[in-house]
Amino acid sequence: MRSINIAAGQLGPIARNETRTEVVARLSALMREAQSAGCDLIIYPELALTTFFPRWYMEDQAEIDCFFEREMPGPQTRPLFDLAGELGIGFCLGYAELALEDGRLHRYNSSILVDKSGRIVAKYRKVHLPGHAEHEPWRKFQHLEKRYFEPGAGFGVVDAFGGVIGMAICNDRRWSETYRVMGLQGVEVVLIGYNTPVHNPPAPEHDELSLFHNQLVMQAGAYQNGTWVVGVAKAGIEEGVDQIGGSCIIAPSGEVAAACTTRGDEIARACCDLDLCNSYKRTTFNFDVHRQPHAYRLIVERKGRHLMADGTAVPSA
Ligand code: ING
Repeated sequence: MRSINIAAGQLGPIARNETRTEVVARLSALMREAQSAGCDLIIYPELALTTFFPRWYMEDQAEIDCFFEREMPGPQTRPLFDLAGELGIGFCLGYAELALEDGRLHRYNSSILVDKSGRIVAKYRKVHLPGHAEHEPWRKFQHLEKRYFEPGAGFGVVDAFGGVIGMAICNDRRWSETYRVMGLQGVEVVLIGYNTPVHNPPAPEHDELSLFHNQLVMQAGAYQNGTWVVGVAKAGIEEGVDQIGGSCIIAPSGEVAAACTTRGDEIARACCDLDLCNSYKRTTFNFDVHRQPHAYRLIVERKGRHLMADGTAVPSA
């Protein structure tokens, strides 16, 4: 049986003034706990090295860049890589990436997958940046990911830990395309970290459903693509903002195999049988046999006009 023993490494709040060294000590404690529980891989939340800073409007780029990593590993994060190599456990880490590319600085909401030898085997940059780009004082707190980050280019998968692994970050998990694009690449485990406030200012009527929606989207993504999904929260009341917990490991059946029960630093673990993916990929969700891509660009006729399925005019052939 091909399997990966996975730990969801949930974090409680990270204070604004908490140092990288202090956070790395918390991540290391979870890594040790996961390794002693026999895990091969631990998944940490989105932006796991700092508080969720997009909740504040900032204009001074130097102040903003204090929350970013210029190198990975850097001096303060290398101890985590060294510990991973020492313990023989891999990890997935979300962080704010400051990258110099073709002579220009770029800023991404990123995550990396590190193997048991401490080597980075994949990097992903968040595609779906929620929130807004300008200061919106009407909100109890801001959500300025569109201001502080550029969107990533897409969703890839990598052969690692004996399976096909993909990554996504937070808001990505709400979009069915995230899972399907990786599903079409044969993904068997999707790793997702998140920081999700209970309160969503544009739609407060959804607040009471925040945990339900969190689990719903990951269960659907898992089942509809025959893949394991690991969702890991930065949870609790962080700098005054109440963030959901709900970290869980979901099987290709859509069932919750393991879940955290607190809103602090906690691991939940499961033995993820990768061959269980085939029970769905080779039957109900056999894309080659049952999917109908030709129909997905369906052109509908409405009021005597030919329109694309999304209601826009048909591009002239
Ligand atoms: N956070 C939230 C998320 O997608 C959000 C933002 C919450 C959007 C609720 C819509 C509804 O889980 C991040 N960091 O994407």
